[in-house]
Amino acid sequence: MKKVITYGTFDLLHWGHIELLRRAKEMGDYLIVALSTDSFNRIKHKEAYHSYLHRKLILEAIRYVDEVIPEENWDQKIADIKTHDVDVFVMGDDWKGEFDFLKPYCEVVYLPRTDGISTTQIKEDLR
Ligand code: C2G
Repeated sequence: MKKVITYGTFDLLHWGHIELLRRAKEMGDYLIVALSTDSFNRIKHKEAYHSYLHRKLILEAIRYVDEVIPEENWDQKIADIKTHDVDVFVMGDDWKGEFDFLKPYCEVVYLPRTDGISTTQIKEDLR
Protein backbone atom coordinates (compact mmCIF):
# COMPACT_ATOMS: atom_id res chain seq x y z
CA MET A 1 0.00 0.00 0.00
CA LYS A 2 1.45 3.35 -1.10
CA LYS A 3 1.05 5.91 1.71
CA VAL A 4 0.93 9.66 1.16
CA ILE A 5 1.12 12.41 3.79
CA THR A 6 0.37 16.12 3.68
CA TYR A 7 0.32 18.86 6.33
CA GLY A 8 -1.77 21.94 6.93
CA THR A 9 -4.35 23.94 8.87
CA PHE A 10 -7.17 23.45 6.32
CA ASP A 11 -9.31 26.32 7.64
CA LEU A 12 -11.65 27.68 6.32
CA LEU A 13 -11.85 24.58 4.13
CA HIS A 14 -12.34 25.45 0.44
CA TRP A 15 -12.08 23.84 -2.99
CA GLY A 16 -8.37 24.68 -3.28
CA HIS A 17 -7.76 22.43 -0.27
CA ILE A 18 -9.99 19.74 -1.77
CA GLU A 19 -8.04 19.88 -5.04
CA LEU A 20 -4.80 19.43 -3.07
CA LEU A 21 -6.23 16.46 -1.17
CA ARG A 22 -7.64 14.89 -4.36
CA ARG A 23 -4.28 15.11 -6.17
CA ALA A 24 -2.36 13.93 -3.10
CA LYS A 25 -4.58 10.86 -2.82
CA GLU A 26 -4.05 10.15 -6.54
CA MET A 27 -0.36 9.65 -5.77
CA GLY A 28 -1.01 6.57 -3.64
CA ASP A 29 -3.59 4.36 -1.94
CA TYR A 30 -3.79 5.90 1.54
CA LEU A 31 -3.69 9.59 2.47
CA ILE A 32 -2.72 10.84 5.92
CA VAL A 33 -3.38 14.49 6.76
CA ALA A 34 -1.23 15.90 9.56
CA LEU A 35 -3.54 18.65 10.77
CA SER A 36 -2.07 21.66 12.56
CA THR A 37 -3.29 21.75 16.17
CA ASP A 38 -4.64 24.97 17.67
CA SER A 39 -1.41 25.44 19.63
CA PHE A 40 0.74 24.84 16.53
CA ASN A 41 -1.39 27.37 14.63
CA ARG A 42 -0.37 29.93 17.22
CA ILE A 43 3.27 29.09 16.46
CA LYS A 44 2.47 29.42 12.74
CA HIS A 45 0.75 32.76 13.48
CA LYS A 46 -2.39 31.37 11.87
CA GLU A 47 -5.83 32.04 13.34
CA ALA A 48 -8.11 29.11 12.54
CA TYR A 49 -11.86 29.72 12.75
CA HIS A 50 -12.69 26.07 13.53
CA SER A 51 -11.07 24.22 16.42
CA TYR A 52 -8.72 21.31 15.77
CA LEU A 53 -11.43 18.83 16.67
CA HIS A 54 -13.92 20.39 14.25
CA ARG A 55 -11.30 20.67 11.47
CA LYS A 56 -10.45 17.00 12.08
CA LEU A 57 -14.14 16.04 11.88
CA ILE A 58 -14.47 17.90 8.56
CA LEU A 59 -11.33 16.38 7.04
CA GLU A 60 -12.29 12.84 8.12
CA ALA A 61 -15.51 13.27 6.12
CA ILE A 62 -13.60 13.88 2.88
CA ARG A 63 -13.48 10.82 0.61
CA TYR A 64 -9.77 11.36 -0.23
CA VAL A 65 -8.65 11.37 3.41
CA ASP A 66 -7.93 8.07 5.16
CA GLU A 67 -6.43 9.27 8.44
CA VAL A 68 -5.93 12.54 10.31
CA ILE A 69 -3.08 12.95 12.80
CA PRO A 70 -2.07 16.05 14.78
CA GLU A 71 0.69 18.35 13.57
CA GLU A 72 2.10 19.84 16.76
CA ASN A 73 5.44 21.28 15.67
CA TRP A 74 7.75 21.93 12.70
CA ASP A 75 10.04 19.05 13.60
CA GLN A 76 7.83 15.97 13.51
CA LYS A 77 7.86 15.23 9.78
CA ILE A 78 10.78 12.75 9.65
CA ALA A 79 9.37 10.84 12.62
CA ASP A 80 5.89 10.87 11.04
CA ILE A 81 7.29 9.49 7.77
CA LYS A 82 9.05 6.68 9.62
CA THR A 83 6.22 5.93 12.07
CA HIS A 84 3.55 5.81 9.40
CA ASP A 85 5.73 4.19 6.73
CA VAL A 86 5.05 7.04 4.30
CA ASP A 87 6.14 6.79 0.65
CA VAL A 88 5.21 10.28 -0.61
CA PHE A 89 5.19 13.70 1.07
CA VAL A 90 2.98 16.23 -0.72
CA MET A 91 2.55 19.98 -0.23
CA GLY A 92 1.34 22.90 -2.33
CA ASP A 93 4.13 24.64 -4.20
CA ASP A 94 3.95 27.71 -1.97
CA TRP A 95 6.22 25.47 0.11
CA LYS A 96 8.48 24.51 -2.83
CA GLY A 97 11.93 23.56 -1.60
CA GLU A 98 11.10 24.00 2.11
CA PHE A 99 10.82 20.27 2.75
CA ASP A 100 13.55 18.91 0.45
CA PHE A 101 15.33 17.66 3.59
CA LEU A 102 12.73 14.88 3.58
CA LYS A 103 14.04 13.48 0.27
CA PRO A 104 16.26 10.84 1.94
CA TYR A 105 13.14 9.44 3.63
CA CYS A 106 10.43 9.57 0.97
CA GLU A 107 9.42 11.08 -2.36
CA VAL A 108 8.78 14.85 -1.99
CA VAL A 109 6.17 16.41 -4.30
CA TYR A 110 5.08 20.05 -4.51
CA LEU A 111 1.77 20.45 -6.34
CA PRO A 112 0.68 23.70 -7.98
CA ARG A 113 -1.58 25.69 -5.69
CA THR A 114 -5.14 26.25 -6.90
CA ASP A 115 -5.43 29.84 -8.09
CA GLY A 116 -8.42 32.07 -7.38
CA ILE A 117 -9.25 30.85 -3.90
CA SER A 118 -7.78 31.39 -0.44
CA THR A 119 -9.06 31.70 3.08
CA THR A 120 -7.79 35.28 3.15
CA GLN A 121 -9.88 36.05 0.05
CA ILE A 122 -12.97 34.45 1.58
CA LYS A 123 -12.61 36.51 4.76
CA GLU A 124 -12.09 39.72 2.77
CA ASP A 125 -15.11 39.01 0.54
CA LEU A 126 -17.30 38.30 3.57
CA ARG A 127 -16.29 41.63 5.08
N1 C2G B 1 -3.50 25.02 -0.95
C1 C2G B 1 -3.65 24.95 -2.33
N2 C2G B 1 -4.37 25.89 -2.97
C2 C2G B 1 -4.93 26.92 -2.28
C3 C2G B 1 -4.78 26.99 -0.89
C4 C2G B 1 -4.05 26.03 -0.23
O1 C2G B 1 -3.14 24.01 -2.98
N3 C2G B 1 -5.64 27.85 -2.98
C5 C2G B 1 -2.72 23.97 -0.29
C6 C2G B 1 -1.49 24.51 0.43
O2 C2G B 1 -0.42 24.67 -0.50
C7 C2G B 1 -1.21 23.41 1.44
C8 C2G B 1 -2.62 22.87 1.76
O3 C2G B 1 -3.48 23.36 0.73
O4 C2G B 1 -0.43 22.36 0.84
C9 C2G B 1 -3.12 23.33 3.11
O5 C2G B 1 -3.10 24.74 3.12
P1 C2G B 1 -2.89 25.49 4.54
O6 C2G B 1 -3.85 24.96 5.52
O7 C2G B 1 -2.80 26.96 4.28
O8 C2G B 1 -1.44 24.94 4.91
P2 C2G B 1 -0.32 25.73 5.76
O9 C2G B 1 -0.94 26.56 6.81
O10 C2G B 1 0.59 26.34 4.78
O11 C2G B 1 0.37 24.51 6.56
O12 C2G B 1 4.02 21.99 8.14
C10 C2G B 1 3.36 22.51 7.02
C11 C2G B 1 2.30 23.51 7.42
O13 C2G B 1 1.46 22.99 8.42
C12 C2G B 1 1.52 23.89 6.17
